[in-house]
Amino acid sequence: MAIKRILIANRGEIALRIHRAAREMGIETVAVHSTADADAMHVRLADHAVCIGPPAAKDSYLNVAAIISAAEITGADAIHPGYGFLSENARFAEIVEAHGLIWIGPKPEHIRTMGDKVEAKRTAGALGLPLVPGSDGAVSEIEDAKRIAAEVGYPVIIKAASGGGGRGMKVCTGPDELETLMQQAGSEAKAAFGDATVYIEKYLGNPRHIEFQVFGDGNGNAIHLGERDCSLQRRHQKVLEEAPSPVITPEERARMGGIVSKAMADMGYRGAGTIEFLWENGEFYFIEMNTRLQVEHPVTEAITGVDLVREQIRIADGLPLSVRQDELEFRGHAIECRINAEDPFTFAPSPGLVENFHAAGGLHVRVDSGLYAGYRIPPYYDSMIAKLIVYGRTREGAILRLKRALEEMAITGPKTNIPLHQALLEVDDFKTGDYTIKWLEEWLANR
Ligand code: MV4
Repeated sequence: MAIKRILIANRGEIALRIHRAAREMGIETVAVHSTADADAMHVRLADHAVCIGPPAAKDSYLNVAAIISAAEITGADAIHPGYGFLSENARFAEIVEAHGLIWIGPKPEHIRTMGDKVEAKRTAGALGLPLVPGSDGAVSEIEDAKRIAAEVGYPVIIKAASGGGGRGMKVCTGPDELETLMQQAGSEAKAAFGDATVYIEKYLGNPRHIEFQVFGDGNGNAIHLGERDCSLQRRHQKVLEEAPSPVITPEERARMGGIVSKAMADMGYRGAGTIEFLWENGEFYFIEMNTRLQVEHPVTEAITGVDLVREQIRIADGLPLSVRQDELEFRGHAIECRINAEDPFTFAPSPGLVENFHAAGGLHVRVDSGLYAGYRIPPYYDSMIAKLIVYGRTREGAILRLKRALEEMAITGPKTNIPLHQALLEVDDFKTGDYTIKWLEEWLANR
């Protein structure tokens, strides 16, 4: 192992998660933090800590010069970006490498390709992944848009090439609205991302969001670690994720997993990746690829036994993949609840002093969180403060365990969405796994 000291360019539970993996590998850690995060758990646990700026992310967690300086000052030899912040910034990855540091992430060229949704789709199609029918690349002329929409059939969806995460999308039900919606999508994309490029897809009315976890070694070898079902979302924020998906058979997993791992092998992909699909009527349609570790990675860890952060670090160090596809087994069922400091009815953020904190425990229960009694949740960042992950031999067993664990969790002070998770677990559609990307918002609206 060449890596001796990893700088963790992130905060919160994921910074702690990365610290833990590094520690278990005998690697030292450097925490970088804003002034608002000086008392964070991962800062206390890290071997070294550097304050890199004021609370606003643009001045701290997105401050490239401050982060590179912190790496040089502390003698870090590698940087792990976690998720969000700079994790999918190809330029940052290049800068890290140009400073002689090891980037614990995909090749910058692949981050860049997948960041442009038009390029991502073209690449995915060339690699043999099934695509949502739509335009072959960007669309700028209304005549082209009309022809493509007529070909694939209405409704269609107009998406921003630089978008992702649902921003800048317009659903169009007929040719009369197409020109207006194209212009709106373009100008919103320009305002939000500095790029007005849009493309068109057939709109899928009621799909599930199913994503495959992949790893490549950068030298033409790749594996898949099965899928996660992330259909339960509110305003493009995932609320609860599970692995495996309730609707995917072992045969279908092996078939699609074979397709995605071959694609990653062929492109020479390096590190962890997630290939997102919409799934409707038994068919997969590629939409995007994320070139980072994801929040919901622990459900994959639970059903495969593979430490995904350890795997990322090993690959960055030039080691081969630690498991072969034929050694991987998908066993049992795992569910993750994202626990947010927010009002469970209005969803208003609820930061502030954590008076008491008790994490659930017991067999097959995992809590990833930097929370402790006396910790003050800062108001400047994402409201996710903990992840509760349970494992069971069956989905039913995991749900029973999750109910038990949610009952045990105690967070006093800020409001949390724990009551929302508890209510969700009592609903028949959840219990039977009968839900799509629209289900949660409809249930919330009628509750
Ligand atoms: C779609 C779609 C329906 N049809 N594309 C939203 C975020 C971005 N990753 C892609 N998204 C969607 N793309 C076609 N052709 C519906 C969505 C979508 C969605 C996707 C996954 C999870 C939740 C969602 C909520 C609303 C819309």
